[in-house]
Amino acid sequence: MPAHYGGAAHRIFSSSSPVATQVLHAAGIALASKLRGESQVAAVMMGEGASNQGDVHEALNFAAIHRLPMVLLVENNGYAISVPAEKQVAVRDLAVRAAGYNMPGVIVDGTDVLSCYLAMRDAVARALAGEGPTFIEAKVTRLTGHSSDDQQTKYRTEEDLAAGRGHDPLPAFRDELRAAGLLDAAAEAAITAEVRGLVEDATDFAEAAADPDPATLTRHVYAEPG
Ligand SMILES: Cc1ncc(C[n+]2csc(CCOP(=O)(O)OP(=O)(O)O)c2C)c(N)n1
Ligand SMILES: [Mg+2]
Repeated sequence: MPAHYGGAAHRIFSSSSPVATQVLHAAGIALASKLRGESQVAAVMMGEGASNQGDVHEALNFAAIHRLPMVLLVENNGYAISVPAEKQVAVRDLAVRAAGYNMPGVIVDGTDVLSCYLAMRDAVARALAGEGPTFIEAKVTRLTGHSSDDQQTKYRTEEDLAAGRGHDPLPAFRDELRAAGLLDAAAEAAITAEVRGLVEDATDFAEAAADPDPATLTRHVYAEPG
């Protein structure tokens, strides 16, 4: 599936398809890190819809009890596919749930790059200091449908969609950098060209890659036959 990449070199685990299972994985990774005495933090992300899965409660409870070096970032975009937040959760701010685990619940404007950086920086410092996990809720807007199969105009009003437009963090951050005199047109063009090159190279690499051998289909799924 398109978003299910990982990268061992960058210590990025492959995303999980069943939503919220990754929070349990993160708690396990954070526990391993703590037991090994490594100075590492497990950062895990999910949506507000995923937050209602039982896995999240188990992971947060465990991480809080053992003061694990973990940061949970919930991207609250107000929708789980077509289900609006008010039909998923009885609270407006998911961060209030952190109190039930005796951990900080931080709300941040997820469309503001520097606010997100500061919230994550503080949470990582806390985790590294042995003070345990942090729950960050980033309020974001969903600019497009859930996927290319999804037509969000079928269940979102024009008013709702219009309110979200103009909250794309990338152009906003670009404008912030320009205003601060940190980005000029030449630097922006160079970054754009570099990123486009990286994406094109990765696309060429993927398209040229051989299909997986069907004989490997069940590898790492079932015990290998003796
Ligand atoms: C356990 C489980 N149930 C249902 C699904 C189907 N599903 C895929 S994405 C999704 C909505 C997720 O919403 P949210 O957590 O708010 O994330 P967003 O897509 O908004 O980032 C659902 C229900 C799934 N992948 N896993
Ligand atoms: Mg969502």
